[in-house]
Amino acid sequence: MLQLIENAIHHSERTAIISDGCEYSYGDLLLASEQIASTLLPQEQDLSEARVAFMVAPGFDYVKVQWAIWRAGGIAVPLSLSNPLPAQEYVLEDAGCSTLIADEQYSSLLKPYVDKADIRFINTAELSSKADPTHLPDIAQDRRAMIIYTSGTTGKPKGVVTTHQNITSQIATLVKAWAWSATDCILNVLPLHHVHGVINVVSCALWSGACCVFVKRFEPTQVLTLLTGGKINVFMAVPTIYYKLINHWSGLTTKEHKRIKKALSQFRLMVSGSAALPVSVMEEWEAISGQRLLERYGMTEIGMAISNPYSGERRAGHIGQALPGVQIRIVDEHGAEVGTPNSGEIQVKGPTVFKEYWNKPEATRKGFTLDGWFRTGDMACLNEGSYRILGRMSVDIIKSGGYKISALEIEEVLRTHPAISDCGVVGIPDPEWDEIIGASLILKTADPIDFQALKVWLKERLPAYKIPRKYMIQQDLPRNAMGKVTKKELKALFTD
Ligand code: MLC
Ligand code: AMP
Repeated sequence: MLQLIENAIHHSERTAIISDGCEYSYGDLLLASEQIASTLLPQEQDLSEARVAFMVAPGFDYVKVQWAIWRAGGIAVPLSLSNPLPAQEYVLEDAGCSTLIADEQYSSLLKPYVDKADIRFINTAELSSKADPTHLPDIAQDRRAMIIYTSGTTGKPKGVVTTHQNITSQIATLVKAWAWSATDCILNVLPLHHVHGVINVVSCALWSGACCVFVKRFEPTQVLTLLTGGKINVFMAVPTIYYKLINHWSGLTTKEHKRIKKALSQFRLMVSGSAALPVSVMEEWEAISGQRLLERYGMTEIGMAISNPYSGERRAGHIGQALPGVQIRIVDEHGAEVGTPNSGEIQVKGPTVFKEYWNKPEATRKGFTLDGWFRTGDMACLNEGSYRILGRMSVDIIKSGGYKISALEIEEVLRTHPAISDCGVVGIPDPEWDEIIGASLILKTADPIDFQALKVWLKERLPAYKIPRKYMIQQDLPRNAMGKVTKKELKALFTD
């Protein structure tokens, strides 16, 4: 049986989840996921790795559906809640999903796809208390469990496949390193189609018998109220969220500041990750909350790999040391391992590393060295025993608000606009978002482009966080002697 389920049986009386104003015990979660697993298994004994996509808002419903898919032997494919239809269709088709579970609020968005596709559609509301529990299959640890879509350096997003063993290892290493226990209570403000929310927050909490409190989306006033309410003692977020909380705090009174500091200084742990934590944000947050953020480094393909210590010095501007069970090496452009203080690519090996990119054997092969190290594409060096991130190898990978975004994917969409003949997309450094997206456009005619209309047009094709915030109109893109666009030059034009 899955370790997560076994642990939950042990904690069945404890509160697992607080969402939508209700408290749910581990027993409730076990029963609900068992019933839904039975609904998913009307004839079959085992879903045998069938892909089940779900578009369910964060909360008890999300977790019961995720656990049900696992318990029925399926592969869980969590969908982004902010993707427009073309982006959802891409995932549903690419993963070959046979079932789609969605909240009522998303059914009108998904309807055009459901009407034309050969897919079983289930409304989340119809799942409650349906079906008598049946015998559920035993799930071997090496079976595929989840596909999370991530952007890469080539066009469309890729599905990252993790097995139950990978997920177990990703959770177990964090539970140990960050001293999780059943008495913890964490607030989740993150989207649940990425590892930061799915693994680090929700799965680590539920593995440990702890309580996870959900909000539907990040909103600073509500989040500060919950964090200072005395119940929650662990928090994890991307740097943009800490930046937004600091901004919100600065508009409050001195009396409020004192109350907030008193409450937040009681926390057991606060973590930052998914993007570089600016030293200024770390220091300001420490002054506000009395909490020195623990910065860690990870990736969809590997879970978390490097972390500052739970006990010990949390060095600003550094990501710390390899997590238990994770092997790390730094290699130069020739593939040779380098030592301190030289820099190179971070490569990772161990049971936390994903199995494959879904249906993309060539991309999987290219993602690893011949001796099985995963190439992260991130540059780092080891500085006095602590790793320090220096940047990404590809200028086409943008990080904004903690999301990884492919410049090429946005360029592909922009080139289909009737007024645009060519374009170049880059990430522009930004204190709030890490990077914001800049697009240089080459227009087909001399007529000016209506940027408001372009924004509306893009919103039908891309989620809000992938929409460029800055534009430049050029006659041609900067190019080198070979005619290749020089993105570094383009980036500099935006920053200047
Ligand atoms: C949104 N907006 C942006 C933006 N995203 N503007 C610039 N850049 C962006 N990236 C704009 C919107 O268009 C809107 O403006 C306004 O901001 C509010 O939008 P919103 O959607 O309400 O934003 P908000 O909810 O405030 O989102 C901010 C956020 C969110 C930080 C909460 O980006 C988020 O949840 N990020 C976390 C992503 C995550 O979990 N990553 C982990 C990946 S796993 P307008 O003008 O349109 O109204 C990973 C591995 C690891 O990385 O190591 O963890
Ligand atoms: P994703 O593919 O969305 O999982 O994003 C993974 C990427 O986020 C990594 O490859 C890094 O580039 C970046 N990242 C994660 N944590 C950190 C961190 N602490 N500092 C800098 N970059 C980070």
